[in-house]
Amino acid sequence: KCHLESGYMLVLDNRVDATLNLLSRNDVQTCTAWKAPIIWEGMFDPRVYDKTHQEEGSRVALTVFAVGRYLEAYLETFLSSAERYFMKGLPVTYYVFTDSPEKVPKFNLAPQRSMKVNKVPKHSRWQDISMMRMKTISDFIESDIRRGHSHVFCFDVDQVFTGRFGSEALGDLVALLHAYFYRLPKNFYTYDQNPLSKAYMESGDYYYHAAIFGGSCDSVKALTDACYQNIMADKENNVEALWHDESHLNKYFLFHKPTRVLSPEYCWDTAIGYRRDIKVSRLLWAPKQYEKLRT
Ligand code: 2GW
Ligand code: MN
Repeated sequence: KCHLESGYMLVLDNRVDATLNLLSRNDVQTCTAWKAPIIWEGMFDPRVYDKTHQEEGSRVALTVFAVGRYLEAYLETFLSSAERYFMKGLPVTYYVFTDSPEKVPKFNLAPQRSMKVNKVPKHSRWQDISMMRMKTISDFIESDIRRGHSHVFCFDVDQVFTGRFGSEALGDLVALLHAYFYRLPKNFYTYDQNPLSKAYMESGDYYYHAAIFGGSCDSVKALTDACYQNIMADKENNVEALWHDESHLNKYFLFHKPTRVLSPEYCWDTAIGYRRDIKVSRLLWAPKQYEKLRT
């Protein structure tokens, strides 16, 4: 049996048990070695999760960065699709971080949903745009998000919601299995290989994707603080982790095991092709436009 994280979740677990005959998957791993659930379609009753979180008064902050050309390329699709599919039925605040707040498209948001646009500097190196998100997220959890939200979820902007991404994804510390690695042997995982980097690791449990991580405000604050400190320590030592913030995130999850793991159904790339175990796509990678956006 997987452990679900808090008292009320145990109640939930019993209610899920009642319907377990219908709700299970035997073609995929649904539980980590440390007994955290790995969430796959067919394992849960969405109504039970939604009801429990509504009763608990869960309130979710979503952070997303759209700096430079990423704003016009991705933000509108990301946000309008989030309105259709992200945490429906729960209060949601979008925290949009950009260097050009005036260019953020105007939205009519559904009731109980709001948006806060904040200005951030445009770092000249894209690696820094990506890595420095850790610092901004940490600062905003402390100054704003913590008041009024139980959970925070941090997203890349270059993706689009295509199906329910709901309260079953909420937990104390939530990580995502990277779509390209979930079925590969561990020697393919692209952890940082340089012993001089704080992100260096020889082996781990999974290869997690930094495009989505989340959890309680306290847990995400601790995560972003730790990653930011390690990123800055690397800068002092003139090294940079192989996959930037993603390498630091993987190192963090080695020592702070996620309490809930999302299957690649929560962040799929259609370029991978058909996979029988991917029963639903909830979020898809937007087509990469590297030539246009990275030059
Ligand atoms: C990033 C790379 C090259 C050129 C521009 C940018 C860029 C990123 C930008 O110009 N403006 C911007 O707002 N960003 C933000 O950083 C945006 O939110 C984007 O989704 C995020 C990460 O960059 P992305 O999506 O181009 O990188 P991926 O999809 O290869 O991301 C993985 O690896 C990254 C580290 O290299 C991060 O860990 C990311 O979380 C991973 O998904
Ligand atoms: Mn991305």
